[in-house]
Amino acid sequence: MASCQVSRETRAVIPQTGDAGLPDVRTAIDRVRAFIDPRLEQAVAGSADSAPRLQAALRYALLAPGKRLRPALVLWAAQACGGDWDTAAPAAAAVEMIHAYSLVHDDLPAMDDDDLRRGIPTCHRAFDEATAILCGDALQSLAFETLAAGLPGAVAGRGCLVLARAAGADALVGGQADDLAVERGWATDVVAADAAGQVAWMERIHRRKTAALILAALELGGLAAGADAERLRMLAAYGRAFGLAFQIADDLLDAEGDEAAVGKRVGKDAGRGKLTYPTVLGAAESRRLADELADEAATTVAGLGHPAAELVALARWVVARDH
Ligand code: GRG
Repeated sequence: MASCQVSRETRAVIPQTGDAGLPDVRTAIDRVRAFIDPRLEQAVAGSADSAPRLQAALRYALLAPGKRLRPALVLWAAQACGGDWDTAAPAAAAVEMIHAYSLVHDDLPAMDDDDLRRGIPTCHRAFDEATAILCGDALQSLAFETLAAGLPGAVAGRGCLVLARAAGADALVGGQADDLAVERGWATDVVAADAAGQVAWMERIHRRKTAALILAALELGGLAAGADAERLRMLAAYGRAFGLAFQIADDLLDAEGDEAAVGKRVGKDAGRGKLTYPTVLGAAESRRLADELADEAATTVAGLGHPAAELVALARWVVARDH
C-alpha cells in the first residue's frame, strides 16, 4: 500500500459535519461520485480497436446516474482501515463495473424486461438487446482488468478472487437464478412454504444477489488499505447487516416508493409474484427489521472512530432513503 495514513486528498473529501455529528450522506456520496466518475469515464474511453456502438453503450451504462454506493463502500472501508482513496480506486471502479453489468443484464427482456433504470431508458432500450448483452459481457472483463492492473501487486490476486466469487454462480448469478426460479414458478416448494420458510429463502437469495457484492466491496477496500484480520472481520459483519438492510429498504421502495424519485418502475415485485420482505412480513415488520439491521451495522464499525463515520452514516441513511 502506498500509505497507511489517510492522505491529504482523502482528508479533504471526508465530510466533517452533519446530523448528530455524522457526515451528511448525500454530500459524502457526491464526493465519491466526483472522485470515481472521471476514473470510470477513463476506463471506458476506448482505443483504436473499440467498436463504436459497444463503446457508447459501455459509457451509457457505467456513467448513468446511479448512487455509486458500492464505490463508496470500497473507499470508505479503505479509509476506515487507515488507507487512502487513490490506492482503493481501481477496486471501487471494478465493483461498480460488475454492478452496472448486472443491472444491464437484469433489465433485459429475458429477465426483468425493464424500460427505466437510474432515471433513464435501460441499455437495451437506448441501444438494442444484442448490444446490451455485449455491454454486460465487456463490463465484466473490464472489472477484472481494472483490478488486476490497478491494485497493489501484493493484493491484486486476492482482490480478483474476492470479486470473482462475489460475481459468480454461487453468489450474484446464483442469487439471480434462484430469484427467477420463484418468479417463473420453477421453485414450487418455496411458493408453498410458510412465512419462515419464505423468509429463509429470501435471505438466501439476497445474501448472494445483493449482499455478496456489498461484502466484496468492503473486503476490497480493506485489502487495498492493508487491513488486518480483525478489521476485515468487522467490515464483513457490517456488510452482512448492511446488505440485508439495503435489500429490505429496496423492497419497501418497490412497494411504497415514488417512481420519479426511485428512478425505475415501482410496484413490479408484488405484480410478478416475487417474494419480498413487505409481501411476506408486511411493511411495518420489514421496516422494523431494516432499522434493527442498520443499527447493528452502524454499531459494528463505530469502534473504528472518525475514519468510519461515513460507514456509520450510510447504514442509518440506507433505510431512510427515498431512492
Ligand atoms: C443479471 C447476474 C445478474 C444479476 C442481477 C443487480 C441484480 C442482479 C438485479 C437488480 C435488481 C435488484 C433489486 C437487485 C438487488 C440489488 C439492488 C438493490 C440493486 C440496485 O442497487 P442500487 O440501488 O442501484 O445501488 P444504483 O442504480 O443506485 O447503483
